[in-house]
Amino acid sequence: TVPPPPHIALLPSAGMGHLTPFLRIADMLSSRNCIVSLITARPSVSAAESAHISFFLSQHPKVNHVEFQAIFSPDPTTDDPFFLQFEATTRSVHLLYPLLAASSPPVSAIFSDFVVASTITPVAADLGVPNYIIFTGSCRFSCLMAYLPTLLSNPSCFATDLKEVNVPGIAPLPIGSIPPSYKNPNHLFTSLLITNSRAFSKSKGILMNTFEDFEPDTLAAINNTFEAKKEQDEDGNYLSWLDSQPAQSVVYVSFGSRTAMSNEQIKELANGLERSGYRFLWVLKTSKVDKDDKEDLKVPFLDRTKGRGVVMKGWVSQQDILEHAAVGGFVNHCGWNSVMEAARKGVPVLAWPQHGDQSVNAEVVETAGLGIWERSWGWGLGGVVCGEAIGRKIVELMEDKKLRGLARKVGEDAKKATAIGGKSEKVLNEVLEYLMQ
Ligand code: BUP
Repeated sequence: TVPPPPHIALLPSAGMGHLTPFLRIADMLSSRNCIVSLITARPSVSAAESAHISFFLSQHPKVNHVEFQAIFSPDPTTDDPFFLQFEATTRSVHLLYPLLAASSPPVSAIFSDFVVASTITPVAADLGVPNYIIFTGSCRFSCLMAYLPTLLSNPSCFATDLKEVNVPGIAPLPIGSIPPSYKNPNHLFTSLLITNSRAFSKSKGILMNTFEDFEPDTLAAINNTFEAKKEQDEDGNYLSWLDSQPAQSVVYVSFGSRTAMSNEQIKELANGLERSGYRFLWVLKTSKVDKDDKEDLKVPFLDRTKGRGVVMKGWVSQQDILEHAAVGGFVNHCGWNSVMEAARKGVPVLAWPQHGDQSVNAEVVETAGLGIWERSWGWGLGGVVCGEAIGRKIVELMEDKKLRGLARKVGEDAKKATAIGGKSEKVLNEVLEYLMQ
């Protein structure tokens, strides 16, 4: 007799960069006839997240939706909306045990985000099911996360005169790629990372969105170390605008769902786009969370660049944009989802990391040949980068033929990894086979 399909409960955490890969994996599992439960906290942090969850569920009626009430701290120690949500999720995860224990058919495994892995581990243990971590960042960044507690137990690792940090098995990490707050074990976010990094060894496996040709050395190193068995658009007009632009003529500019640039930097970026002379599609965010968006868009250069550029406020379909033949380059913060999406389409990237894992990702982008990175710009949230420098770098992005060829090759390799019979499918099938034993 054929064993019944596994029932997998997916627990993403806050932020579109976390939700998006979970929805993709939910879709993959559901199309392989697995029973899928998508667990989400109520309320969600942004309007974009609520809209994506509702849209996904409407398109996937077989996916169960398990909602639990996030319990916010009465005494918050930060005002960062994402951190508040992580904290609230962590405080509420125990509510999941009765919900999941009552599931029929019973849950066979939990796939949880790294940021909530430590709190879900005991729930999975009580249910008697394995927990797999879905790491939504680069493989290189996962190595830093796994090693962070060890690094922090030896503060001289971060001595100011050191230029790089050694994480066993992977190429040294430049000290500048490590967010300054990670060097302080008492920082709220750092302590959350340390707690979760301990969950790596307790999980049954770690699933990552990457491919061998993109991070060859790091994947080889970790596979030797671990036995890791493994839309709605507000306004669709920008797509018709792209339809009328020549091939590879448009620079797409987006810094993800979490970065709001300073007004000063917005002005310089506008100046840089104008100076570059290239057509552009710019997704501009002026507040960290879309629910807080109040300001109207006031960018004076719009009149001067009329017809040559489109500035969008609100959610766009990034995948459709990157897929479009008119797009020739991507100015981006290097959130890992954006990196993987650009890689799959072979679109050259001008990396401009802003915070968190993004400098490590920018290195990966550069090493893999997908893009260029101007390190002297530092973390975007530091000083202001001038329009002249931005303009020059955009011209380089759009005109460097060698870069375009390398990026195209990255796209071909990515397609092989995700094709039927490719590595991604192989890994997922291995996990499903294990769960069906
Ligand atoms: Br903004 C925006 N449309 O307008 P990252 C983002 N996205 O489709 P982040 C849109 O959100 P973290 C928009 O394609 C990607 O899948 C984009 O994830 C999509 O960055 C996702 O690139 C954004 O990882 O998240 O949002 O900064 O900090 O969690 O990595």
